[in-house]
Amino acid sequence: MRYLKIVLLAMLALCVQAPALAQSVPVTLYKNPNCGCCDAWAKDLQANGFKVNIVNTEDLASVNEHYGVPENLEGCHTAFIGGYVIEGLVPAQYIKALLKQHPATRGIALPGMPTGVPGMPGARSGPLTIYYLESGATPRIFATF
Ligand SMILES: [Cu+2]
Repeated sequence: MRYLKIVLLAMLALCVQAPALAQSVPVTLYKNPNCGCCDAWAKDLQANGFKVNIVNTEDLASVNEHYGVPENLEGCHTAFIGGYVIEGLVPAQYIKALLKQHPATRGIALPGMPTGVPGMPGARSGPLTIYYLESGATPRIFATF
């Protein structure tokens, strides 16, 4: 009887965890309707298991203001994922790392529109830096790749 109880508890634990893993993480992406690299980035996220809801807007300045994206960290679009702001063409693996590490931060940003990342084909001009989304001239570095 005691053994059965342990097995049942183990099964229950599996059931509780399985849906969280299988379910795709919802993403809200605010982008200009004419931004092609934004669409390509969204497709890459979808291929990596995210569920992307695109919100077209001509007024990204208001979105940046609302989500607290400083000017020096601005990318071509702003996304909201799992309580975090993702600014610019941050590759999916770093979004997953952020969600897993779950640091106390507003989000992360890959400023500008560099080539050699999902959405912007081509060669990389050099190492790229993903910053924590925080104000100030020298934001902390989340990752370099
Ligand atoms: Cu974009």
